[in-house]
Amino acid sequence: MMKLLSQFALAAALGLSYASSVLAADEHTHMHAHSDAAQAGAMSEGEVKKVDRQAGKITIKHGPLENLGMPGMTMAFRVKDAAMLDQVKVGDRIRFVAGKAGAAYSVERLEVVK
Ligand SMILES: [Cu+2]
Repeated sequence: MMKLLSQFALAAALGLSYASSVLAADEHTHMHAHSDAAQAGAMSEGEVKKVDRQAGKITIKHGPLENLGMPGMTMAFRVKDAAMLDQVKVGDRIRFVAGKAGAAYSVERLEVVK
């Protein structure tokens, strides 16, 4: 039943996207909102426990990392860009995107929660 409904929704969405320029503009808004949502879904929350500039690592007490299937824990990550380590200090609450390159976990993006 769900599959049938989603197919119907998809068909309706495809039909609408060709309907008119007004609706096309509406679709653009929808796509923008969708990409924001996807981005938010990939962001994880954590607290900075240690910043190791020499090793290019940051230790984060993080919540569940849904994109990596990892439960909450405290662990060290490499950072994609060493400059990211200058944006944070121990005790900061952050939102970040965790990634995995081979066996190493890395922080791809981060922002301090104000
Ligand atoms: Cu972890």
